[in-house]
Amino acid sequence: MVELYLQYSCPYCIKVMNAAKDMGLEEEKDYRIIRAEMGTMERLKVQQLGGKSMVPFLVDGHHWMYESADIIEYLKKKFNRT
Ligand SMILES: N[C@@H](CCC(=O)N[C@@H](CS)C(=O)NCC(=O)O)C(=O)O
Repeated sequence: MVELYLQYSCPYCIKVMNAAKDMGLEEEKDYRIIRAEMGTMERLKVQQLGGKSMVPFLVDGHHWMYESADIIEYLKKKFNRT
């Protein structure tokens, strides 16, 4: 399942969450949200995996990426949404 590391106060994260919903993706079926506020272990994991302490951050198996626009494009391709 795709993991989305997000911080709810982040507008780029909200953009990704809204896009996932608009695509009809289902939380806990298609993707899992992992809260990654600054100072949390989850945010540390983001930094350890990707090298930057930035959200939104997507992990799909061995793939990971930053950048909300890239994440939305990735979700569209993965789930065959136009
Ligand atoms: N261009 C990025 C911007 C992401 C961004 O600025 N995220 C902020 C939170 S809203 C962040 O994680 N800042 C911490 C940092 O850049 O170290 C995107 O579209 O995803």
